[in-house]
Amino acid sequence: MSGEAWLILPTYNEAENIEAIVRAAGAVLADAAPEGHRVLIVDDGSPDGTGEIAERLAGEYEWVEVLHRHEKNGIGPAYLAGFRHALQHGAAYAMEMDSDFSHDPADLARLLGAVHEGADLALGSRYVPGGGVSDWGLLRRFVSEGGSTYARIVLGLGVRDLTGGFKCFRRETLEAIHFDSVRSQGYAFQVELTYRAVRAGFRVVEVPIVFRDRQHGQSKMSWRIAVEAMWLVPRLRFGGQPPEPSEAPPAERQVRTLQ
Ligand SMILES: Nc1nc2c(ncn2[C@@H]2O[C@H](COP(=O)(O)OP(=O)(O)O)[C@@H](O)[C@H]2O)c(=O)[nH]1
Ligand SMILES: [Mg+2]
Repeated sequence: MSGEAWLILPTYNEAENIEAIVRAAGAVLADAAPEGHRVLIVDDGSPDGTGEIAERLAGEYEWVEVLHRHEKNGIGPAYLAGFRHALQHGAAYAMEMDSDFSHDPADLARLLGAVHEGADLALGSRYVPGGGVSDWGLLRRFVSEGGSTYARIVLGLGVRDLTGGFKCFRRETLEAIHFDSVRSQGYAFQVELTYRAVRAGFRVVEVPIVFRDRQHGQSKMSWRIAVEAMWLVPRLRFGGQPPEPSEAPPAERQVRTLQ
């Protein structure tokens, strides 16, 4: 359990958020990652100038770097490029977080802590005791929690929050699940990474988090992405997609919740 912790921040039109989120995450990781940290911004050619701000931050902080991609290609491919780069450069831990303050950067310390205590993958979870969403209406709550429940039942998993995107992987976990072959997007991308980790026998721990709506900028998620996730879930389970290294253990033994 030693080595550098990398935070990957996917951005598309986050000019209003990127500077503050990088500074906030850097402050948390300076304490929480005693062996060093890096923040990797993966920007898909944002027309609002996010990439230029990211470059300025990389000039200012030695621990910031930027991957520029030419066109908007979705959050899945952005994370895959980020994971690849982080592992090539020696990351011991790789973390995912939205760049819009929906995830509280302070919680990075708890995710990293869970992995330091033995988890192979720590998930920020809205649907375990102590977790939640702060400003969603009833419909949005129902759709999100219903989506996680649907995926949990179809996939036979014990994980309560399958669609969240606030995670910390141990390097060995990412390598073993062959992340490079994940093709799904959006929510389905998050479901697939977690599904593969559970199937491979890794210890997945849910850490309660409170998710809040972004204050600045616009969401890029769409109904198309939610519908993709609905289709992909049964394909993951029954379509024989790789890798299927072992039978999943019973749901109650897969997951532990940290309070
Ligand atoms: N690089 C990249 N980042 C993206 C893309 N789509 C969304 N993001 C980022 O992914 C994170 C989550 O997206 P968001 O639109 O807030 O989704 P929501 O929270 O589900 O509404 C944010 O940091 C976005 O800037 C994309 O196509 N490319
Ligand atoms: Mg968001």
